Amino acid sequence: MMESALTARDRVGVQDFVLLENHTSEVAFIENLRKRFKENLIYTYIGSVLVSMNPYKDLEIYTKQHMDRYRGVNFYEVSPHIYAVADNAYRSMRTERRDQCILISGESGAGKTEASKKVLQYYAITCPASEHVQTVKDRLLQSNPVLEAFGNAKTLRNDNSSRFGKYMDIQFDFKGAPVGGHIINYLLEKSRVVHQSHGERNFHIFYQLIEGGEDDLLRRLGLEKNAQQYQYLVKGNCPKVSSINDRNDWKIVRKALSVIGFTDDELLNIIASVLHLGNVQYGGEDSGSAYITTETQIKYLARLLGVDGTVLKEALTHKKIIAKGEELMSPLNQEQAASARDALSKAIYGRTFTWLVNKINGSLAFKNASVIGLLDIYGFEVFQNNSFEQFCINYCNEKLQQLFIELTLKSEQEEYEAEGITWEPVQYFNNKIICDLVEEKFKGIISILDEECLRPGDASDITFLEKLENTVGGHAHFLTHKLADGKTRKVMGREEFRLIHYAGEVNYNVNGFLDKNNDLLFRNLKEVRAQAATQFKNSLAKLMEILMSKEPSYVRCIKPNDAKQAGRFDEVLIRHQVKYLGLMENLRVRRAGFAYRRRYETFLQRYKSLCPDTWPNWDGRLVDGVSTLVKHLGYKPEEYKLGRTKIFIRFPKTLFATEDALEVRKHSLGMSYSQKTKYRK
Ligand code: AOV
Ligand code: MG
Repeated sequence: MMESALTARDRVGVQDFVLLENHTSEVAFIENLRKRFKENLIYTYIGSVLVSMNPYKDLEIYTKQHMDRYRGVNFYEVSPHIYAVADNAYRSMRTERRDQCILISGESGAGKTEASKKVLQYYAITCPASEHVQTVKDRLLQSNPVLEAFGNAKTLRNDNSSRFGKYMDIQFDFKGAPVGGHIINYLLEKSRVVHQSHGERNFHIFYQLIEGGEDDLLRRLGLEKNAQQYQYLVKGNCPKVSSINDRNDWKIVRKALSVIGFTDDELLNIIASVLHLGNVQYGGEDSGSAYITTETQIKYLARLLGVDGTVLKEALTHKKIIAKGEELMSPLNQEQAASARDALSKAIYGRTFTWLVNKINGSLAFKNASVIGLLDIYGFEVFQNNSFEQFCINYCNEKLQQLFIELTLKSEQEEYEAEGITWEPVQYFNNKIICDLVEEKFKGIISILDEECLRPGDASDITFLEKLENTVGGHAHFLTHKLADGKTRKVMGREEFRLIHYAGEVNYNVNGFLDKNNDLLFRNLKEVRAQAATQFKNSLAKLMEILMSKEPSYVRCIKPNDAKQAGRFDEVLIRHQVKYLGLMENLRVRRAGFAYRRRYETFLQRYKSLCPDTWPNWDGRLVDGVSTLVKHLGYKPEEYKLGRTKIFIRFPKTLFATEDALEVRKHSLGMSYSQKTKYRK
């Protein structure tokens, strides 16, 4: 019996990293991940943190039966699962009446969005329902395909990459039924509307409409059934993706739109307009002024947007200036006109997206109730060429990591304090230094960028870079091609700066930073508006506040390989993620004092049969029962501590021995072996 238990552990590893014999060894950590990954056991805990490996294949672990298995069951009684995290948060919300949040992090393609969908499905299916609730559940679920169609795209890292950040509150009434929801969206990557890097696509919705749109709809919108016809869809030279069925997805999105309450085609008019705008071409007069050469596009645009064709043409070839107190239309040259056109497309799309989110929020009938928040942002990303968007995305990840550090360490410390147990602080890398570098008032990168955007005269991306060099040049996490001795660093371009993020080094090309921060359309208003990176910074600060006010659960997603393939365990890539996600530190903190903790009633319930004084029942105080039990089991005083409500066990081997004793006892009582293997997995 004992032998087969060991074999099982050899084969599938441990379900909680705190049970690893050698917890400081990264090799042992990776080996445990590998063993489990091979057996399709993609979930493992570090205490209460869930580590999730992307399997890149559909596993039969998300059925209704699986959901039922996790309902109302303690974390450690069943194998690790995203449903356990969802259920645990739900139960804490119900019993402790405390708002919860589930924070999902990991790099691009690691499985964050999939995990958030599983959580939502779990609540939609397992929570109590009534007729009204069913509508809310449907809308909550259907908001996903809609937002993904408009906000996700194929990138080199992920075929369904979220190009916006999403925080969703799910609201529950006193019976625990979901009664509403609210979504906050963060910084949509608008530049994708007009440009995509090689091998990437525009947002899914464009291809879905073109591939799946019914003939009469396309006719009305003036669109052809061929993505190649549209300038905005060919930049990445990647119209089709094998993992995506645009035609099918169109049907799903169409249905989802109607569940949420979009009945008219206003939205589609706008999507079609963006495609037409992209096909607007210019010629140049001798004077240099641009004129439009594509009348058909103007005709469709005028109709779809409900504006006058002549006015539209003027708007696409001129800009408004104020001279001597008078408003004048000054002609643009071809290049300027093309960028004005692109700016308009981005603005239209961006506003449509915000409008869409507002409309979904309206349909989710916000109620003031208990809340579980779900955070699914875009993951840390590094491309060959990284721009303003990557800068914002990676900064966002930096903030989330900071929150993770603060909250896990803080809550650990608090638990020891609450239980009256002393502990020694653990050394860890605090990425606050990088957050400060980006966001500090007056001398952080965002402040410097804003300052440069507001400066009249010759401000440019390059002057911004120079200012960075002068201000933060000496920072340990910042580099440019200039070396301190005046020489140049050859591996870096002259238009780049490098940030040493917690997750790795990224070179950012400053090209376009000013424009993107400044949003062309609002140039005239720039004096009174906060610039875009600053707005983003403020909205992130608000998000951090929301999250801090709730009790967090963590899901840390790992991407097994860059080829998006099932069964491939790329050790170098995985080791890197384990490192930057701070999983070893997380484990160290968890193990610093005591590897394992259990509430007295749970501990007693599980092991009471091992001691004649506690079996079949213990009548006295729980703590005395546990004390009697562990003394009988031969625990040495240094191996455990009794807190106010929990027993803390220092080494996993102590618990293993107790588990083995339980197995022998069960066997002698003729009970099945299955309970134990279940526990071990
Ligand atoms: P992300 O949200 O973390 O990336 P996704 O959740 O979109 O990543 O996952 C990427 C792809 O991996 C999915 O489209 C699935 O094909 C696959 N996948 C992920 N999790 C699972 C799972 N549990 N089971 C099966 N397949 C899975 V980004 O949005 O790019 O940061 O911005
Ligand atoms: Mg995603």
